Amino acid sequence: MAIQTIKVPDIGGAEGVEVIEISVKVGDVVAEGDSIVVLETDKASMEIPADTSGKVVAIKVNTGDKVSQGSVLLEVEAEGAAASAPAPQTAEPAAAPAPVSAPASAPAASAEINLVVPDIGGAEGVEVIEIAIKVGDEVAAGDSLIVLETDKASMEIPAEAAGKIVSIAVNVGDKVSQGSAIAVLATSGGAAVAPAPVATAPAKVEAAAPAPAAKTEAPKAAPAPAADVEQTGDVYAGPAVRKLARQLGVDMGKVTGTGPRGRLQKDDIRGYVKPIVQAAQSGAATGGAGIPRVPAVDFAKFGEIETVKMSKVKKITADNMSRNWLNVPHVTQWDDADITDLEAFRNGLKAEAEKRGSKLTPLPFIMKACAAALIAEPTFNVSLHHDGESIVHKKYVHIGIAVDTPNGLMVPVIRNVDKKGLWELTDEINAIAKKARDGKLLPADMQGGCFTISSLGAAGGNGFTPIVNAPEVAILGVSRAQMKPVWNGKEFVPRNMLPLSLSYDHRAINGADAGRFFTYLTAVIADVRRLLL
Ligand code: CAO
Repeated sequence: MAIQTIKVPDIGGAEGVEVIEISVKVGDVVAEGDSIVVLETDKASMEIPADTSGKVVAIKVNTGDKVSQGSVLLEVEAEGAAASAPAPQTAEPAAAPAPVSAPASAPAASAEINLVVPDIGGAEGVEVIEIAIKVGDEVAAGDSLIVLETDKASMEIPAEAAGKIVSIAVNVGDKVSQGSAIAVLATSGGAAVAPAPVATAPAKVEAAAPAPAAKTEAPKAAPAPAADVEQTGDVYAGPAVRKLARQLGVDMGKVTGTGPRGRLQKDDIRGYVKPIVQAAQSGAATGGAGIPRVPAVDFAKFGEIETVKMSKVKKITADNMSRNWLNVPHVTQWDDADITDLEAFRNGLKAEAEKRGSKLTPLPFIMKACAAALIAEPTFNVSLHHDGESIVHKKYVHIGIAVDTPNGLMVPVIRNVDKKGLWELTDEINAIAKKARDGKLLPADMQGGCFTISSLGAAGGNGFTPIVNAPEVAILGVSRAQMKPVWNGKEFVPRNMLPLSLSYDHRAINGADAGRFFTYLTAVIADVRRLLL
């Protein structure tokens, strides 16, 4: 058996570079040029490609290890060597069995075998959180069968032999222990090679129980730990998912994981890629695709400059803004709401607000009015379904407010605005705006909005075009109120007028709907007693 080692090549003299990802597992067949590990210096990450092809028989590094040029990464059985090696001899490890067991021989003839949960470090009643196979699937040795999750780690249980899945004995949510049946596999015949499990210490998720390869009932090579799910940076995903993301060129940081504790699943990656591909294929009709980039400019040529990294919030906001601007056909309408009476009422409540230890601004009144308008004109309380064929009507009224924070713009959501009183809303706005400014908002605080209010308020301006916060379909921009002469039919009278701009997604809302919504909204703001009707 010709075993070859793959070492770290010349990486520009960098020493002690961290291994942040291992892209292969024992049993994988790699081709020359396939990425096998990812290294990261403080300046860059680099994928190290295989310099030979063959089957991976041992992995000599773990994530977190520090390597330099010449460090051994993998051992591979060179292509062709396995075929020429007579089966019985494969039981004899040729050399360096070290931390990983060498491939074991397995039943030669085609047969049905029961795949069961192997030794998982004594953990009992471990939950099945994902089933990666279906009846009829052809699996290769090493392919993931199921994913288990203890309270400390997730582990993928890989198939020990290649073949076709005949039946599956577990469901998501089942609790399993060593020996529990997973599936029946009709082996493909020939030598079924057991992938030797390998320890891969997760970066941030603490490895509790070892996760070895799924064993057939016949005893096989001793399992070694392999906690396969890693949390790198903000991304929590297993190697198979990482590999898929890499193959598709997906930045995993931009994908929302739908697995337990936000774990990324293969379907999340596919779901992220699908609309992008569809948009690209439908060309200009979807807008956005194929728009030429703004050319790079060397500003230093024109004078002194300083380049400052954008905060994560600013980057996410920038991405969201361009996505929404390009995807949503916006229409914006402007109107002024007469807040003379509202302001008189609010000023009358100021002392009471102070006694309560809070500050009453026009915003909670505007929120209540928006909630009433969303109920009166439910065409605004919808989202376009991602199937492109349906509209989702919401039976709840959650409203987001744009909050200017030192890190950038955040949009926390206040729930059930229609059911809350002014004081309750005031307290919630103050609390959530503080949480946003302190950088303490949780993802859940910013989800589930039906409509957004962006109040530039006292900051100034007569009006602006707010960008719809998709998948919501409308947003209200609030500018600075000022006294204006208003014709009452007989004379001009001074009234306190609040400029409002309403942007909406013209796919979901037409101009007549918007006209009705806006008329209703400004009427309620002008006379908040209407909220009682
Ligand atoms: N016209 C005139 N004055 C206004 C006003 C308006 N439309 N809206 C608020 N004000 C007044 C308030 O009454 C308050 O004055 P008093 O203390 O005398 O009553 C003062 O302006 C300051 O209000 P505030 O900004 O502290 O409170 P708020 O409830 O109006 O707004 C919040 C809260 C969180 C929305 C706001 O602080 C904020 O962050 N706004 C920025 C939103 C933003 O950046 N949007 C743009 C998004 S697109 O880039």
